[in-house]
Amino acid sequence: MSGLVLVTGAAGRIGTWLRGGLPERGWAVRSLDVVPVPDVRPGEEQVVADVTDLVAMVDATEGASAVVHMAGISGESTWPAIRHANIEGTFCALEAARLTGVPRVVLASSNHATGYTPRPDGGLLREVDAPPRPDTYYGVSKVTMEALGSLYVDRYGLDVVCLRIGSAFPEPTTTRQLSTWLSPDDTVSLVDAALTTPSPGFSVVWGVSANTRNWWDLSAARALGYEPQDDAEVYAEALIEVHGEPDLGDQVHGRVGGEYTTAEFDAEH
Ligand code: 15L
Repeated sequence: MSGLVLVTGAAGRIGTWLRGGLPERGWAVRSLDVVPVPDVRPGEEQVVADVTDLVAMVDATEGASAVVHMAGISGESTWPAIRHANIEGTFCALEAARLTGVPRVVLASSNHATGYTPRPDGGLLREVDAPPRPDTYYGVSKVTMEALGSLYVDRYGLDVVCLRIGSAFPEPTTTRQLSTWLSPDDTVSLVDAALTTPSPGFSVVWGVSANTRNWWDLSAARALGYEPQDDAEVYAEALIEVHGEPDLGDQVHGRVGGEYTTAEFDAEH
């Protein structure tokens, strides 16, 4: 499968990676953001609109073969801000897909949907063993995103793949991210797999690279066709030199949501 993909949040970090990488994998991209995307590429379509504006979203979704919904606040914020941008925005993305007959939506969920989930004693944590356990209002919006996705599959027959993204940054900058990093190239591969896998129905998968220190099970993501290439371990020596060996007894390393589950984070937000 390939065709035209509407990417929301196209001017953001992940949106920018997708605008660069999806065309190389045969996708035409229609980029949507509240601000104009810089350097529109040849063949790229651009829409400046707010994801919470359903009328604009229906217009923008018309003619696409899939929606990749990345727009939203990408960390903790106030409840009104999260509710508006993340929950209303996700509703509009799904509702626009339904109204225009677009069959597939890929949603940027997050590990923070299940942030308080503890690290298993041994072995890898499967998505099915990590039900909603949000660590923040942001996490609640990602739980709601997954719930809305499930509803649109069961009620309206869409295909919806939720990516529980780990730490999508150019490179890992903390020792937690030695386990949770999702590299730019692997981000594109994961989204491409979510777009191309045949008939996924409703699917929730972790989004991390092939990190040596992974403790989130990638079997479900690999079953979609995701083949991660990068490993945060190449940054381990330098990060450990600065921050010390990760203490697995510490909440930062012992819970899915890491820092977001600590008293320090709470005090700051
Ligand atoms: C996320 O969902 C956030 O968007 C990002 O800023 C990081 O906090 C990341 O999770 C993470 O857990 O490292």
